[in-house]
Amino acid sequence: MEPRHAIVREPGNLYTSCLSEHPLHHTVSLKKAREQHAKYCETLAELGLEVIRVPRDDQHPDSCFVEDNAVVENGKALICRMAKESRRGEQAGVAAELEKLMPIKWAEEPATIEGGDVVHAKGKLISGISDRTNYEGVAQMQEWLNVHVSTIFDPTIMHLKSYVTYLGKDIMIATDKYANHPALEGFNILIPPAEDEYAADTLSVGDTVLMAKGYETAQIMVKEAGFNVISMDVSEIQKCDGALTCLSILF
Ligand code: CIR
Repeated sequence: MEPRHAIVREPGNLYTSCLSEHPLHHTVSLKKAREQHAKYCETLAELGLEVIRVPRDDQHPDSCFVEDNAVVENGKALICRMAKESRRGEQAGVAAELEKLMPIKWAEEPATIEGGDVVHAKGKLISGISDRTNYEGVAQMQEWLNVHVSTIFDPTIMHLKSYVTYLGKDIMIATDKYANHPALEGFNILIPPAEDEYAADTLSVGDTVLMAKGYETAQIMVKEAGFNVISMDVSEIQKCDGALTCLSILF
């Protein structure tokens, strides 16, 4: 089903202290990040989504990465239990909005789970078992959301969606490392060149795909597969190890 809503939250005052291993982390600009975020929200609204703005959270540096706070499927939401201590507490604002719209359940210890690991593809979910999400997290998600979840095990990564996203029309974009994984069987896979791997984190709304600016080859591949591409400057998001999907929950 095509998404109709997007939950978002603008970067808070502590944004520049985000968790990040990006070499340019020290140069991140909050002002520019807010501008890029505003443009992202405007684009989602132009694509017809109702944009639901969660009040800003100035206590948690990574609070704009709302994707990680909840997984929505089948009209229900699992509120995630964040793996990183500094991110625990972010979920409350997102949970308060989701609760107005659908039944919610909080993932419980020993689960850790973050929405950035969860690829939604035609009524099935594919989840990373990563640095952030464990098997117990996936089990709780599968049970509460009543959905089949395939897994890709790679504890060396933060989130699966930095490497694999669903474009639509049975087509995935996946980096070389995951392209032949059995969890992706049955999908056509576009593999971006190594220098464009960051562009594998895409956000689809119908036949339109939001992609990071600066990765021409990956964008051409997606266009040639029959999608409209909107190129977005997310430099200040990338410096905090985030990407396009991380900034919203679509449902
Ligand atoms: C973090 O390390 O948690 C944030 N700095 C970045 C989270 C990115 N979220 C995502 O890929 N879904």
